[in-house]
Amino acid sequence: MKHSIKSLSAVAAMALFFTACGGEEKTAPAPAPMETPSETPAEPAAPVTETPAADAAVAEIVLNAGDDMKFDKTEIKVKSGQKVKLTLNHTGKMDKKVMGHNVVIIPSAMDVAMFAQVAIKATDSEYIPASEAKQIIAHTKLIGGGESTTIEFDAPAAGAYKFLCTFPGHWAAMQGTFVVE
Ligand SMILES: [Cu+2]
Repeated sequence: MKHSIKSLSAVAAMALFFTACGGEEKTAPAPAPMETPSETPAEPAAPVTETPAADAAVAEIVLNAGDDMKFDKTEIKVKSGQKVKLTLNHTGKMDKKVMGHNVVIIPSAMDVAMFAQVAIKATDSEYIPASEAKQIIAHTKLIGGGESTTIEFDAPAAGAYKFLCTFPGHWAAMQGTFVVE
């Protein structure tokens, strides 16, 4: 087409010129799309699998107890196979000698009242009876007002367990169910 334009008359040339321009304008945008795709493909696939797995592996439990001699929860639920990270916060102000708190987890088959009676005598080990060590699933240390303690243990077999504070006189008001699903 371009070769023939020069040899034609001005009018014909103009006509062909516009035709040619029209043709070129239509084809001109074509190269642009070829560049854009090369910039985008790096971004997709971000790995999202790690966070849910970490959450499922550790059950973080927080129990609060103050000078009113109560746990703020009466039921704790974890899943079989989880690691349990249990934190006990003493939100009160009283000394642990008069208002000490702990968390002791025992099998549901055990009688809480009888266990507490044995525990009260364990004055040398902050009311954790050595004679029942095999039965105790887990326990924190005894803490006083303003203190906090955290223990980690593997969740026992699925089932229902009990938790209580073994400080003398506390078990009746401070107990609950520890469920492993
Ligand atoms: Cu207590």
